Amino acid sequence: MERTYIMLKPDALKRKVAGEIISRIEKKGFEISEMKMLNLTEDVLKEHYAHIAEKPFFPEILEFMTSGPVIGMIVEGDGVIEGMRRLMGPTQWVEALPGTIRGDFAFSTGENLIHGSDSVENAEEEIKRFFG
Ligand code: IDP
Ligand code: MG
Repeated sequence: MERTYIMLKPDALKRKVAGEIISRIEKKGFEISEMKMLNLTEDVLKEHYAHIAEKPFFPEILEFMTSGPVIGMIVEGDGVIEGMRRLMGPTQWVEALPGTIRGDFAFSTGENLIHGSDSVENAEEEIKRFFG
């Protein structure tokens, strides 16, 4: 069964929409097989976000992602990687259509509520990073 790493970012918890987002994942029919709340360190974020580490906005992302706890999950199902990316909506918040998580709740590209792995390879790496 395909699996992906999903993470509800600190804004999802601060804005009290974590339950709503979890509910959407459940209603879609995907299986949440592991879930935990955790506080991220800058070191783990530099690994997780290595692909954006040189971007000018990266310091803001570090500050944001360490501003409060996150909820990490392993989510399973057929086509779950692509399926979760579609439920989430695209990275740029203005492009995220209503009906998607980012389209319904995000008004910032940096603070966009949810992370989801973008490939099988990255999913396995991220699951290992956050669940060991
Ligand atoms: P993704 O979360 O949709 O996979 P990535 O390109 O992997 O998007 O970027 C990781 C995170 O970096 C995004 O979720 C967002 O928080 C932040 N980010 C990406 N591009 C921008 C930008 O242009 N401005 C501000 N933050 C950005
Ligand atoms: Mg990404």
